[in-house]
Amino acid sequence: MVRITEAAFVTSAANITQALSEDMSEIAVIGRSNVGKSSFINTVTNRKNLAKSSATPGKTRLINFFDVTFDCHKEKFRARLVDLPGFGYAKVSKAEKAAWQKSLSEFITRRSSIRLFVLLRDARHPQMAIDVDVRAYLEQIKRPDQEIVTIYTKADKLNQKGRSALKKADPDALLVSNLKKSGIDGATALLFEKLFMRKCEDG
Ligand SMILES: Nc1nc2c(ncn2[C@@H]2O[C@H](COP(=O)(O)OP(=O)(O)OP(=O)(O)O)[C@@H](O)[C@H]2O)c(=O)[nH]1
Ligand SMILES: [Mg+2]
Repeated sequence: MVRITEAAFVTSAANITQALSEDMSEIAVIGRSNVGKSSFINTVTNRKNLAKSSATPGKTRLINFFDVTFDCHKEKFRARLVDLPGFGYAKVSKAEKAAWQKSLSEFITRRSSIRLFVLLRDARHPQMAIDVDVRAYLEQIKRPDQEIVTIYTKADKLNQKGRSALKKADPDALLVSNLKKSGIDGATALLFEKLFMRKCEDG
C-alpha cells in the first residue's frame, strides 16, 4: 500500500510570481471554499494541523506549498502538495474577489510543475454548476502532461438519498471523509498512480 510518510510546510505565496521554483512535481488541490481542501491535505498526510482549516469559509488566503514523500514498499517518491484558496467565496468585496480569481487562474494556468489537479467536490452536492464549470475550465487549460481527478469530500454527511444522487451523477465517484478519515487509502493510491504513472501493488 502507498502512504505519505513525510510532509512539511515549505512556504506560502500570494501569487505565481512569488511562488517557489518549479523543481518538483506538484498536486494542486482545488475546490470551492469550505469544501475541505486544507483538511484533505491533513488527512492524506496524516497530520493534524499541517494545513490550516476552519469552519469559516475563506480560510486559506495564500497558495501554500507542502513537500511530501510517498512510500511504496520502502521506495520513496517526492512530490509537493499545493493548498489553494477556495473559489466562490462570497464574503469579500467584488474587487478583492476579482483579484483573487485572477491570481488563482494565473497560478493554475501558468504553473508548469503542476502534474495533477485534484478537484474536490462536496459529496452532498455533486451537481453544483460552479464545480461543473471549474471541471470544464480545467479540461480546457490542461496540458498533455497534466491530469485531473475528482474526489468527493464530506462522505460522512451523506444519507441514503445523497448516496444515490452521487452514484447517479458519477458512478465511479471516489469518496473521502476528512472527519472519519475514510477513503484515504484509495485517495492516496489515486494521487500516487496519476502522479508517478505507476501503481503501488500489494506484496
Ligand atoms: N463532516 C466533515 N467536515 C469536513 C470534512 N472536510 C472538511 N470538513 C470541515 O469543513 C470545514 C472547511 O474545511 P477546510 O479544510 O478549511 O476547507 P477549505 O476547502 O480548505 O476552505 P477554504 O480554505 O476556505 O477554501 C471545516 O470545518 C472542516 O472541519 C469532511 O470530510 N467531513
Ligand atoms: Mg483551505
